[in-house]
Amino acid sequence: MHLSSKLFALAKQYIPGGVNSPVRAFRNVDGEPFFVKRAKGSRILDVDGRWLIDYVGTWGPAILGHAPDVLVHTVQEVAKDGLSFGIPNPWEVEMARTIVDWVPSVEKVRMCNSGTEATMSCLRLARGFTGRDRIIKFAGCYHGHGDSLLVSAGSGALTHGRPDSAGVPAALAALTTVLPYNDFEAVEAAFREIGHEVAAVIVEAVPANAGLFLPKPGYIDLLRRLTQEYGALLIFDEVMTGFRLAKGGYQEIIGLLPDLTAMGKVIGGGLPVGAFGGRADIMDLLAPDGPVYQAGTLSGNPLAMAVGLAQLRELEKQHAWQRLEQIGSSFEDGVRDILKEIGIPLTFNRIGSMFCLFFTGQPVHHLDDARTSDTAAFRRFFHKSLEMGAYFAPSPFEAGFLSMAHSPSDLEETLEIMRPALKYALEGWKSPAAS
Ligand code: KE4
Repeated sequence: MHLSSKLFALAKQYIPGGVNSPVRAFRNVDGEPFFVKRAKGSRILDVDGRWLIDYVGTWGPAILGHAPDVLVHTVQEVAKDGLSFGIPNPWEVEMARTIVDWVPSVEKVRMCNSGTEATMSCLRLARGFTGRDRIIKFAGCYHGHGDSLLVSAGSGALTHGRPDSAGVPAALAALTTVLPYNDFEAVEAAFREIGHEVAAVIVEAVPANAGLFLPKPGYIDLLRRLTQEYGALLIFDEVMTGFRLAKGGYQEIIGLLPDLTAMGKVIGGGLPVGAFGGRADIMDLLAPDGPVYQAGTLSGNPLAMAVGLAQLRELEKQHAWQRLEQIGSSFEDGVRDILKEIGIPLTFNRIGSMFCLFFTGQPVHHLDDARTSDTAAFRRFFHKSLEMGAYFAPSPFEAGFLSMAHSPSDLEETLEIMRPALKYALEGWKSPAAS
């Protein structure tokens, strides 16, 4: 029996589902997770000695690849001076200054410890600032497991077919209006009906938790116009896209300023970090100055700040965002060549270093499109790729991540794996009929 299987059996005795986060359970690929011994660069080593090229990158933080020397060295050096103080430290000031400097809409920022805390705190701030209770989110978008946001959520919630979690009070869920993404009429109608009761619209800057799909031209501008018109706030969830798609996140690319932004992942360099920031007049409502309470024992932890800063500085030094676009574009070309060769026009969505190969022939602009994917074919592709040495996200409803450590030879090796894996997965395949 593989050591991974032994560990999983043991884990299940002590940890619900054997995992500390549901998406890791491989439920949506009818499999069992492998356990990682170490990770370096573009590759991970499982406890049974198998090296894999990694396209999950711990769901986004490993943008430089795993355990880059500069980050490992930073941890070693900074740890000597202490692991946590619960007292302000210079690192958190430097991190805040950097985020304010890099992210166009952020005038003030507060650190926390996860993307969930970041989005949850944005909602509480928006409700405190506007005095309103309703929020609008979009089907398939995932913003962490805060109660108000576990309604028609994506990622693991979608993967496990529980977009609406048990345990969320109906009275609270009723304050969350879920709209189809990229549907201009739906959001205009919603604002005509409840616009003056809406505290905020929260949206993934580029939705990547139901696979990956891009905002249609003008859609984000519409959200910006409607929120301004009705006195609601616009919250960008850039936990995944922030510092990855551009130095200033997706908001830098589209040149549009949300009122608040949730951040995470890349700014922790792999250590637990979240952050939320935006207009100073809103952020100043936070305790201890203002009436909106928010706190965290480990917020601004010196190790996490130092490592996150080292990652940001390295990205800047390497002009990472241009390079990541080149890597992404080269990978996309390779995938499209294979799809052409095997004569099956699957939909491949990509922006920068984030991508998703959907097992459907129709374009994917929102959750309903994504749901036409043939999950059985995806499962066959996932396991065949894994068997041959490439690890993709264990769900058709997740995005893939490239890093600065993915070399041309890594991509070549991966495409040599994908070709037979796709042929195997798609033997006699017909694209599911459009819904
Ligand atoms: P965390 O609380 O997991 O740090 O962040 C929540 C979150 C918020 N916003 C966006 C856009 C996110 O993608 C996430 C978390 N991403 C998932 C991957 N799709 C984390 C993986 C997991 O749940 O284990």
